[in-house]
Amino acid sequence: MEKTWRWFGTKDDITLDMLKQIGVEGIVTSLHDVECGEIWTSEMIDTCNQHIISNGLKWSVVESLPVHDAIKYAGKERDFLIENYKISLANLGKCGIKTVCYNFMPVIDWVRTDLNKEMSDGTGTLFFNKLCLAYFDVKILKRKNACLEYSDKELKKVEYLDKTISEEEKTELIDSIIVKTQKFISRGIVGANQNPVEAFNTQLHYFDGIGKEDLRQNLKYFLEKILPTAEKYGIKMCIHPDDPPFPVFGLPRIVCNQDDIEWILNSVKSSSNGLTFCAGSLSAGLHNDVVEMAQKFVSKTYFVHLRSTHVYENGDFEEASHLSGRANLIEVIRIFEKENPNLPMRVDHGRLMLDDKDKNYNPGYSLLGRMFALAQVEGMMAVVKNEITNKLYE
Ligand code: DNO
Repeated sequence: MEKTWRWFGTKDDITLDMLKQIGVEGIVTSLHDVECGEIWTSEMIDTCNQHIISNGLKWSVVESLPVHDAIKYAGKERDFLIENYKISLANLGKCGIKTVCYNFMPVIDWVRTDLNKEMSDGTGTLFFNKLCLAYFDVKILKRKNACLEYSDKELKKVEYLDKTISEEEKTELIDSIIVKTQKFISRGIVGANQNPVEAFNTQLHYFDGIGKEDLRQNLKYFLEKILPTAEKYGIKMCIHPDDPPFPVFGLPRIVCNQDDIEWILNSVKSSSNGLTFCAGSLSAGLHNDVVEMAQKFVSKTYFVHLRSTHVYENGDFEEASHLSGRANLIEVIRIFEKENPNLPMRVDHGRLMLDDKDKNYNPGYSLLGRMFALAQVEGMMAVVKNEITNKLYE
């Protein structure tokens, strides 16, 4: 696999020449300053591409070309937005950038409740705590009928937490769930001077009455329109699994398990209709067997995210070391190296450690934690490649 790295553009404190020193071969990035729904012009793409090339690297993957929510809820402006999307795709194709990651999660991309859970070794990790999520939903958002989605036991715990939580902790929770984790992804949910909770509630209402089947049909509609353009330019579209792989805040999610992915890949038959195999996102659902899924979707995977999670019995989860946890990355790497060896791969969500603690990097995207993970992944890849070369499988 090609060793790539998510880089957040020229404003990223982690620069391209730093990345070359740690063995990165390809760049994964987006035009982070362009508003979601607007056209990516050839000039903008070319400027970013030339910057990467002049640093001796290549732009391997776009992550993401974001899909506007109005396409997801089938708003009246969706056809206009889809046309814009097609123009952006064509412009990327003309500039030679041919792998595009996107997601179809309504309103909120990845969800975590704590961005720096302290581990016993002193590192910090991303954490998803179901109780904190329920608390946020029921007591902070005060979402109508939210109570129906939690058990009596969970609601009792929410009431108890309500008596003990401080105002500071509440602000931190809001910041973690809807501000910090979202703000570097297509410029976030919350605009300048907006109250985060109000902004989030407004966005949620666009999806009132939209269930799983509706969202699937809206994805199919989108794919039917954009895939011919992708095919024409040889672009591989790779949908990113939902993170976490289950519904949140009453919103439907449609990329959570094997059936969902099969449904999407079969909904529109096209060589451009593919998957981002995010081992970490999939591993956070106890219903998913990540290795089995890697085997199943290896030929339709066009981009790989390597990370792993540790899932507690009650469903809480945290990022595990890349060498442990539910994702079984050794086996996943073995499958991809054997059967689809040239895919771009990036490590995801490293631990917060050492000098990075005060650096203010995007959550999950520190330098040293990811560098450490990349070294672990490189080691696994080297062993697997050795097995393949020496035919240790036969
Ligand atoms: C978070 C990421 C996601 C991912 C997008 C892809 O760390 O895995 O933000 O990039 O969902 O569209």
